[in-house]
Formats: sequence, C-alpha cells, structure tokens
Amino acid sequence: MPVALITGITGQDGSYLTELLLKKGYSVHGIVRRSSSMNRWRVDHLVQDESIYGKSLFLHYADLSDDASLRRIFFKVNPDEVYHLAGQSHVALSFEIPELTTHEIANATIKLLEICRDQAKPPKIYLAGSSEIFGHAQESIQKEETPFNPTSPYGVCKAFSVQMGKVYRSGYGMHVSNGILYNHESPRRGENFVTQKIVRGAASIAQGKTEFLELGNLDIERDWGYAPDYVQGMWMMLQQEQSDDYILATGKTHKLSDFLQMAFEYFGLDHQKHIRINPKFVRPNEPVQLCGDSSKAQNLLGWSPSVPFEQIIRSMCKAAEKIN
Ligand code: G4F
Repeated sequence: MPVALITGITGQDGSYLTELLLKKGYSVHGIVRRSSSMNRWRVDHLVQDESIYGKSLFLHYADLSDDASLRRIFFKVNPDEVYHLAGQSHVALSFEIPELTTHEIANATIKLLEICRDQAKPPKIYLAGSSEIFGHAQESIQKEETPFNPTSPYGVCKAFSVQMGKVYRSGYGMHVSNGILYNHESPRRGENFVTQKIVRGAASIAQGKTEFLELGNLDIERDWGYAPDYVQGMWMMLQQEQSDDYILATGKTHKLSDFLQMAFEYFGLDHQKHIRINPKFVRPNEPVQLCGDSSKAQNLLGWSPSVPFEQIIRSMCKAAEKIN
C-alpha cells in the first residue's frame, strides 16, 4: 500500500486528490490545522465512512509553521509521496497580507523540502505552483520555459516555491515536481473565488434573496479547467521516473463576462441587470490574460483536460442551486 501525505487535504484539490488516491489503493494521511471552527466539509463524507477513516485515511493535526509537529508526522507516517497543496491561495488577499502569504507559501515550502531531504528515503514531492508566476506574461500562451514575471505577492511566492523545487531537484537529486496549474474549478471551489462567487450569487438572485452581485475587474481572460482532472495530473507527475515541471491547463481562454453570462443564463437571468462593479474587488495589479500550453503534460504524462468550460459552469450552477 503506497503511503501519501497531503498538506491542504481539506481544500478543493486536497479532497479530490484524496478520493483519487484512495481509489488507487493508497494509504492517505492528511495534515489539518487545529482551529476553533471545523472546515472539513469537503472530506466529511470520507471521515464519516467507517470503512475508510482510520483504515486507509488518517488526519493529523499539525501546522506548517510548526516544525516539530510536522517532523513528528513524517516520522510516524514515512510517506512515499508528499503532495504540498496547503497555503494562502487567494491572489487578492495576498496584497493585504503579503507577509503572511510569504510565510505560508515560500517559507512553508522550504520547510517541507528540508524535512523531506532529512528523511532516510526522501519521498517524491509534488509542489503546487500556479500560472500566477507568469503574471504579465512574456508569451501569450505560456510554456514551462516562459520567464516568470509575477504581478502579485502570491505570484512572487509561487515563483519562489517553483524555483526552490528546481533547486532541490537539481542540487540534491530529489524527486520534486512542480505543477504549474491554471485556474481549476468545481462545485467544491471556495466561495471567495470568482467562479463560485458568481454561481452562488446568481442562484441567490434567482431565488429572490438578493438583487445584485458585486465584482471587480471583468476585463480579464483566464484558462479555466476542471479540478478533478488537475489532481489526476498531480498524481501522474509523481509516477514518473524523473521529476520535472509541468503546466496543466486547457489551452483555451474565456472572458470573465462569458462565465457571467452563462452562469446567469442557467438561472434564467440577464447578468447585465444584476452586476455592480465595486473597486474593493479590483486588484492593484494583475495579468489581463493567462493561457497555458499543456502539451508537455499531454505528451509525457498522457494527461488531458476532459471537461469543457460550459460543463464546468453547469455543474457548479447545479450545486449552487442546492446550497442556496
Ligand atoms: O477566481 P479568482 O480569485 O482566481 P485567481 O486570482 O485567478 O487565482 C486562482 O487561480 C490561480 C491559478 O491561476 C491559483 F494559483 C490561485 O490560487 C487561485 O486558485 O479570480 C479570477 C479573476 C481575477 O482576474 C480577478 O481579478 O477574476 C477576477 N475577479 C473579478 N471580480 C474577481 C472578482 N475575483 C474574485 N475573487 N472576486 C471578485 O469579485
């Protein structure tokens, strides 16, 4: 039974990855933070399943800022594969709390790499990179070799983390793979991200609970894919003999206004009557357009995105309908 350790197990990607690894026969260990409120709804169905929890799935309390607690878990679990998904993941928020963002992304990545390096048999490591490393991108379709040019504290920290992954790979011969992931959505997306904010906002308007949805910059284009496809890519990276960096993206961009229109149409609404721009949601700086070329992942890993944009929106709208 291969053993995987996941940081950020309670997030969108962590929960899908857990399901995938359990199906593949892994023993999955997740790191969770102690906090006064529980935020584990994405893995609750697994934790409450007696045939899974305590048998092939285990949660451990630790904090990425607490070295001793992390080392203790590594000692106990002795993972074959580590998926590092945790950390402050909101780009806009990183402008407000840049120091904490640096701590949670950059410092935590080094800490984890160092702990892995100290293991008798260092595990294979997946590091969650981001298309935000390209920022004001120097190529309209970015490849793994496109120079980094981040525009936010978040992007800078992710660039640091990706580069540090390369250093540990080349310097120490460790199996460290960077996944440079473009936006990936699902019904489990956090509600502060624009796609979930839009579908939940539209559902609430359709039900007469609210009248308007406030948004920031609508003049952007992103490459939106489906999160379960992307966790499959993470796993594929760690099954390779050699570690490497891979872009996971659909290669197609859509305007935010297209997303808005389709989501509102699902609920029989005209988005133009219900959207207000609030400068509070406009970022100081951001990429206008991001589009990824995933041909390396397609050719070497056999990975491909399987769910089209329209279907992602429909699945999110359907789920939002039930929640509101
Ligand atoms: O949904 P978003 O907040 O995602 P963003 O910033 O692209 O970041 C996500 O994808 C990255 C991968 O490329 C990840 F690394 C990162 O962790 C995260 O998962 O915003 C998408 C776009 C932005 O251009 C933003 O300015 O939507 C625009 N937007 C317009 N109004 C808004 C809003 N975003 C949010 N969150 N809220 C708004 O009201």
